[in-house]
Amino acid sequence: KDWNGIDEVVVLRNPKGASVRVSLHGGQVMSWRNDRGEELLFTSSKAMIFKSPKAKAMRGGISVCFPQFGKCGSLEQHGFARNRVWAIDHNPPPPPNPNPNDSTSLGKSFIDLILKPAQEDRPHGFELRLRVSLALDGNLTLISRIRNIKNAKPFSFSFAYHTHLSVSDISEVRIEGLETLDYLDNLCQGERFTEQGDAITFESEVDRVYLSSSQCVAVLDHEKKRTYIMRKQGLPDVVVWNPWEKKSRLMTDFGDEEYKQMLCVDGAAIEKSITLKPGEEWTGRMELAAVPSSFCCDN
Ligand code: TA6
Repeated sequence: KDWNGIDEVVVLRNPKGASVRVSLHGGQVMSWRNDRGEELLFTSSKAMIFKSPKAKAMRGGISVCFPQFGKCGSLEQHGFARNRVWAIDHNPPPPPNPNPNDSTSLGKSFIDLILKPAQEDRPHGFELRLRVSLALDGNLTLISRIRNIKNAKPFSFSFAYHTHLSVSDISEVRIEGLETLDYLDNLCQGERFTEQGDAITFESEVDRVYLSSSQCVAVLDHEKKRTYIMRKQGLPDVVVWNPWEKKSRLMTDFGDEEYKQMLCVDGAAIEKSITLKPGEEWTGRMELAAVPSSFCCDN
Protein backbone atom coordinates (compact mmCIF):
# COMPACT_ATOMS: atom_id res chain seq x y z
CA LYS A 1 0.00 0.00 0.00
CA ASP A 2 1.18 3.54 -0.65
CA TRP A 3 0.71 6.59 1.60
CA ASN A 4 -2.92 6.97 0.52
CA GLY A 5 -3.78 3.33 1.14
CA ILE A 6 -3.73 2.53 -2.57
CA ASP A 7 -2.85 -1.11 -3.06
CA GLU A 8 -0.83 -0.92 -6.19
CA VAL A 9 2.74 0.17 -6.19
CA VAL A 10 4.73 -1.13 -9.15
CA VAL A 11 8.40 -1.93 -8.57
CA LEU A 12 10.82 -1.88 -11.52
CA ARG A 13 14.23 -3.51 -11.13
CA ASN A 14 17.24 -3.83 -13.41
CA PRO A 15 19.72 -6.75 -13.33
CA LYS A 16 22.33 -4.63 -11.51
CA GLY A 17 20.03 -3.98 -8.55
CA ALA A 18 18.73 -0.46 -9.32
CA SER A 19 15.01 0.02 -8.69
CA VAL A 20 12.09 2.39 -9.18
CA ARG A 21 8.77 2.42 -7.33
CA VAL A 22 5.70 3.90 -9.02
CA SER A 23 2.36 4.41 -7.33
CA LEU A 24 -0.93 4.19 -9.16
CA HIS A 25 -1.92 7.15 -7.02
CA GLY A 26 -0.96 10.10 -9.22
CA GLY A 27 1.33 7.94 -11.36
CA GLN A 28 3.90 9.26 -8.90
CA VAL A 29 7.45 7.93 -8.85
CA MET A 30 8.03 7.34 -5.14
CA SER A 31 11.59 6.05 -5.22
CA TRP A 32 14.58 5.70 -7.54
CA ARG A 33 17.56 3.78 -6.20
CA ASN A 34 20.91 3.15 -7.85
CA ASP A 35 22.68 -0.23 -7.93
CA ARG A 36 24.22 0.51 -4.51
CA GLY A 37 20.76 0.90 -3.04
CA GLU A 38 21.15 4.68 -2.54
CA GLU A 39 17.92 6.67 -2.79
CA LEU A 40 18.20 9.42 -5.41
CA LEU A 41 14.82 11.10 -4.89
CA PHE A 42 13.80 13.04 -1.81
CA THR A 43 10.72 12.04 0.17
CA SER A 44 9.72 13.92 3.29
CA SER A 45 9.78 11.94 6.52
CA LYS A 46 6.39 13.57 7.20
CA ALA A 47 4.86 12.54 3.86
CA MET A 48 3.65 9.14 5.06
CA ILE A 49 1.97 10.39 8.21
CA PHE A 50 0.14 13.20 6.41
CA LYS A 51 -3.38 11.88 5.85
CA SER A 52 -5.56 14.86 5.18
CA PRO A 53 -6.92 15.54 2.62
CA LYS A 54 -6.71 11.86 1.73
CA ALA A 55 -6.16 12.28 -1.99
CA LYS A 56 -3.11 14.54 -1.65
CA ALA A 57 0.07 13.79 -3.60
CA MET A 58 3.01 12.62 -1.54
CA ARG A 59 5.62 15.29 -0.68
CA GLY A 60 8.54 13.98 -2.66
CA GLY A 61 9.44 11.73 -5.59
CA ILE A 62 8.27 12.82 -9.03
CA SER A 63 4.66 13.85 -9.53
CA VAL A 64 2.87 14.76 -12.75
CA CYS A 65 1.48 18.31 -12.86
CA PHE A 66 -1.33 18.42 -15.43
CA PRO A 67 -3.30 20.23 -16.82
CA GLN A 68 -2.13 23.21 -14.79
CA PHE A 69 1.12 24.20 -13.11
CA GLY A 70 1.02 26.12 -9.86
CA LYS A 71 -2.02 28.24 -9.08
CA CYS A 72 -2.39 29.85 -12.53
CA GLY A 73 -5.80 28.46 -13.50
CA SER A 74 -9.10 27.39 -12.07
CA LEU A 75 -7.94 24.01 -10.74
CA GLU A 76 -6.18 22.89 -7.58
CA GLN A 77 -2.44 23.68 -7.33
CA HIS A 78 -0.54 21.76 -10.06
CA GLY A 79 -3.75 20.25 -11.50
CA PHE A 80 -5.64 17.07 -10.75
CA ALA A 81 -3.46 14.34 -12.36
CA ARG A 82 -1.27 13.88 -9.29
CA ASN A 83 -4.30 13.43 -7.05
CA ARG A 84 -6.08 10.73 -9.07
CA VAL A 85 -5.80 6.97 -9.19
CA TRP A 86 -4.32 5.91 -12.54
CA ALA A 87 -4.73 2.53 -14.26
CA ILE A 88 -2.13 0.20 -15.74
CA ASP A 89 -2.21 0.49 -19.53
CA HIS A 90 -1.77 -3.08 -20.76
CA ASN A 91 -1.86 -2.27 -24.44
CA PRO A 92 -0.61 1.26 -25.18
CA PRO A 93 -0.72 2.34 -28.84
CA PRO A 94 2.66 2.84 -30.54
CA PRO A 95 3.98 6.42 -30.51
CA PRO A 96 2.87 8.51 -33.54
CA ASN A 97 6.43 9.10 -34.87
CA PRO A 98 8.59 6.27 -33.53
CA ASN A 99 12.29 7.11 -33.42
CA PRO A 100 14.33 4.08 -34.59
CA ASN A 101 17.18 5.05 -32.21
CA ASP A 102 14.91 5.34 -29.22
CA SER A 103 15.28 2.25 -27.07
CA THR A 104 12.49 3.22 -24.67
CA SER A 105 11.52 -0.36 -24.12
CA LEU A 106 14.66 -2.18 -25.29
CA GLY A 107 16.41 -3.90 -22.38
CA LYS A 108 14.49 -1.77 -19.97
CA SER A 109 12.10 -2.49 -17.20
CA PHE A 110 9.02 -0.34 -17.67
CA ILE A 111 5.38 0.23 -16.78
CA ASP A 112 2.68 2.01 -18.78
CA LEU A 113 -0.02 3.92 -16.91
CA ILE A 114 -3.07 5.80 -18.14
CA LEU A 115 -5.31 8.51 -16.74
CA LYS A 116 -8.68 9.22 -18.32
CA PRO A 117 -10.87 12.18 -17.38
CA ALA A 118 -13.52 12.02 -14.70
CA GLN A 119 -17.00 13.27 -15.61
CA GLU A 120 -16.41 16.76 -14.19
CA ASP A 121 -12.91 17.30 -15.62
CA ARG A 122 -12.05 20.22 -17.85
CA PRO A 123 -10.48 19.59 -20.28
CA HIS A 124 -12.60 16.52 -20.80
CA GLY A 125 -11.39 14.90 -24.03
CA PHE A 126 -7.87 13.91 -22.98
CA GLU A 127 -5.99 10.67 -22.50
CA LEU A 128 -2.80 10.94 -20.47
CA ARG A 129 -0.33 8.08 -20.81
CA LEU A 130 2.82 7.75 -18.76
CA ARG A 131 5.65 5.29 -19.36
CA VAL A 132 8.15 5.01 -16.50
CA SER A 133 11.25 3.02 -17.39
CA LEU A 134 14.47 1.97 -15.73
CA ALA A 135 17.43 1.26 -18.01
CA LEU A 136 20.32 -1.16 -17.58
CA ASP A 137 22.59 1.77 -16.67
CA GLY A 138 20.12 2.84 -13.96
CA ASN A 139 18.74 5.86 -15.84
CA LEU A 140 15.11 6.73 -15.14
CA THR A 141 12.93 7.93 -18.03
CA LEU A 142 9.40 9.34 -17.89
CA ILE A 143 7.49 9.75 -21.13
CA SER A 144 4.05 11.33 -21.08
CA ARG A 145 1.78 11.30 -24.09
CA ILE A 146 -1.30 13.47 -23.99
CA ARG A 147 -3.94 13.00 -26.65
CA ASN A 148 -6.99 14.98 -27.53
CA ILE A 149 -9.42 12.23 -28.42
CA LYS A 150 -11.41 12.47 -31.64
CA ASN A 151 -14.56 14.62 -31.60
CA ALA A 152 -13.47 16.52 -28.48
CA LYS A 153 -12.89 20.28 -28.34
CA PRO A 154 -9.38 21.76 -28.65
CA PHE A 155 -7.77 22.28 -25.24
CA SER A 156 -4.64 23.81 -23.74
CA PHE A 157 -2.57 22.71 -20.78
CA SER A 158 0.65 23.18 -18.84
CA PHE A 159 2.76 20.29 -17.68
CA ALA A 160 5.63 19.49 -15.30
CA TYR A 161 7.46 16.56 -13.79
CA HIS A 162 7.68 17.87 -10.22
CA THR A 163 11.04 16.26 -9.39
CA HIS A 164 12.39 16.21 -5.82
CA LEU A 165 16.09 15.34 -5.95
CA SER A 166 17.86 14.10 -2.85
CA VAL A 167 20.94 16.25 -2.11
CA SER A 168 23.50 16.11 0.70
CA ASP A 169 23.39 19.82 1.57
CA ILE A 170 21.59 22.45 -0.51
CA SER A 171 24.35 24.99 0.22
CA GLU A 172 26.85 22.74 -1.58
CA VAL A 173 24.76 22.20 -4.70
CA ARG A 174 24.84 24.04 -8.00
CA ILE A 175 22.85 23.83 -11.22
CA GLU A 176 24.51 24.21 -14.61
CA GLY A 177 22.70 24.69 -17.90
CA LEU A 178 20.39 27.56 -16.92
CA GLU A 179 22.95 30.40 -17.08
CA THR A 180 21.89 33.56 -18.98
CA LEU A 181 18.28 32.35 -19.33
CA ASP A 182 15.22 34.43 -18.56
CA TYR A 183 13.14 33.24 -15.63
CA LEU A 184 9.82 34.02 -13.98
CA ASP A 185 10.25 34.56 -10.26
CA ASN A 186 7.27 33.25 -8.27
CA LEU A 187 8.58 35.12 -5.22
CA CYS A 188 8.08 38.38 -7.16
CA GLN A 189 4.58 37.78 -8.58
CA GLY A 190 6.01 36.02 -11.61
CA GLU A 191 8.15 38.99 -12.68
CA ARG A 192 10.64 38.23 -15.47
CA PHE A 193 14.40 38.45 -14.81
CA THR A 194 17.55 37.30 -16.60
CA GLU A 195 20.03 34.96 -14.93
CA GLN A 196 23.41 36.67 -14.75
CA GLY A 197 25.76 34.09 -16.19
CA ASP A 198 26.90 31.97 -13.24
CA ALA A 199 25.80 28.50 -12.20
CA ILE A 200 22.86 28.64 -9.79
CA THR A 201 23.66 28.21 -6.10
CA PHE A 202 21.42 28.38 -3.03
CA GLU A 203 21.46 30.56 0.07
CA SER A 204 17.76 31.44 0.45
CA GLU A 205 14.32 30.48 -0.86
CA VAL A 206 14.14 29.98 -4.64
CA ASP A 207 10.96 29.49 -6.69
CA ARG A 208 11.58 30.13 -10.38
CA VAL A 209 10.57 28.97 -13.84
CA TYR A 210 13.56 29.14 -16.21
CA LEU A 211 12.37 29.63 -19.77
CA SER A 212 13.35 27.87 -22.99
CA SER A 213 16.33 25.98 -21.63
CA SER A 214 18.52 23.63 -23.63
CA GLN A 215 17.84 19.90 -23.49
CA CYS A 216 20.37 19.13 -20.76
CA VAL A 217 20.62 20.47 -17.21
CA ALA A 218 23.11 19.26 -14.59
CA VAL A 219 22.74 19.36 -10.80
CA LEU A 220 26.11 18.99 -9.08
CA ASP A 221 26.25 17.75 -5.50
CA HIS A 222 29.83 18.31 -4.34
CA GLU A 223 29.55 16.62 -0.98
CA LYS A 224 28.12 13.40 -2.42
CA LYS A 225 30.36 13.64 -5.50
CA ARG A 226 27.23 13.00 -7.54
CA THR A 227 25.80 14.79 -10.56
CA TYR A 228 22.22 14.46 -11.74
CA ILE A 229 21.81 14.88 -15.48
CA MET A 230 18.37 15.82 -16.75
CA ARG A 231 17.72 15.44 -20.47
CA LYS A 232 14.35 16.50 -21.77
CA GLN A 233 12.28 16.80 -24.92
CA GLY A 234 9.03 18.70 -25.37
CA LEU A 235 9.68 20.40 -22.02
CA PRO A 236 11.30 23.78 -22.70
CA ASP A 237 11.09 25.17 -19.16
CA VAL A 238 12.77 24.19 -15.89
CA VAL A 239 11.30 24.88 -12.46
CA VAL A 240 13.79 25.34 -9.62
CA TRP A 241 12.36 25.31 -6.09
CA ASN A 242 13.65 25.17 -2.56
CA PRO A 243 11.39 26.51 0.21
CA TRP A 244 14.27 27.25 2.62
CA GLU A 245 13.77 27.60 6.35
CA LYS A 246 10.74 29.85 6.88
CA LYS A 247 8.45 28.25 4.29
CA SER A 248 9.48 24.75 5.39
CA ARG A 249 8.07 25.47 8.83
CA LEU A 250 4.70 26.35 7.25
CA MET A 251 4.35 23.06 5.37
CA THR A 252 2.62 20.39 7.45
CA ASP A 253 4.01 17.50 5.40
CA PHE A 254 7.61 18.69 5.36
CA GLY A 255 10.22 18.65 8.13
CA ASP A 256 11.59 21.99 9.37
CA GLU A 257 15.15 21.12 8.33
CA GLU A 258 14.40 18.96 5.30
CA TYR A 259 14.93 21.81 2.83
CA LYS A 260 18.66 21.14 3.24
CA GLN A 261 18.35 17.69 1.65
CA MET A 262 15.92 18.55 -1.17
CA LEU A 263 16.03 20.38 -4.46
CA CYS A 264 13.16 20.45 -6.93
CA VAL A 265 14.23 20.65 -10.57
CA ASP A 266 11.26 20.05 -12.87
CA GLY A 267 11.25 19.50 -16.62
CA ALA A 268 8.18 21.52 -17.65
CA ALA A 269 6.10 23.26 -20.30
CA ILE A 270 4.67 26.30 -18.53
CA GLU A 271 5.26 29.66 -20.19
CA LYS A 272 3.71 28.68 -23.52
CA SER A 273 0.82 26.33 -22.91
CA ILE A 274 0.36 23.37 -25.27
CA THR A 275 -2.77 23.31 -27.42
CA LEU A 276 -4.10 20.10 -28.93
CA LYS A 277 -6.77 19.89 -31.59
CA PRO A 278 -8.97 16.77 -31.77
CA GLY A 279 -6.83 13.74 -32.66
CA GLU A 280 -3.51 15.48 -31.89
CA GLU A 281 -0.93 14.15 -29.45
CA TRP A 282 1.90 15.76 -27.43
CA THR A 283 4.91 14.01 -25.91
CA GLY A 284 7.01 15.21 -22.96
CA ARG A 285 10.08 13.18 -22.09
CA MET A 286 12.48 13.52 -19.18
CA GLU A 287 15.47 11.26 -18.58
CA LEU A 288 17.45 11.36 -15.34
CA ALA A 289 20.91 9.95 -14.77
CA ALA A 290 22.93 10.04 -11.57
CA VAL A 291 26.65 9.85 -12.29
CA PRO A 292 29.40 9.70 -9.69
CA SER A 293 31.56 12.65 -10.76
CA SER A 294 31.22 16.18 -12.10
CA PHE A 295 29.79 16.48 -15.59
CA CYS A 296 29.19 19.26 -18.07
CA CYS A 297 26.22 19.28 -20.42
CA ASP A 298 27.29 19.40 -24.02
CA ASN A 299 24.67 22.05 -24.86
O1 TA6 B 1 7.78 23.98 -7.83
C1 TA6 B 1 7.34 25.22 -7.50
C2 TA6 B 1 6.05 25.25 -6.71
O2 TA6 B 1 5.01 25.64 -7.53
C3 TA6 B 1 6.27 26.18 -5.52
O3 TA6 B 1 5.63 27.40 -5.70
C4 TA6 B 1 5.84 25.40 -4.35
O4 TA6 B 1 4.63 25.75 -3.85
C5 TA6 B 1 5.98 23.98 -4.83
O5 TA6 B 1 5.73 23.98 -6.20
C6 TA6 B 1 5.27 22.89 -4.09
O6 TA6 B 1 3.98 22.70 -4.49
P1 TA6 B 1 3.05 21.64 -3.78
O7 TA6 B 1 1.67 21.89 -4.29
O8 TA6 B 1 3.58 20.29 -4.14
O9 TA6 B 1 3.15 21.92 -2.30
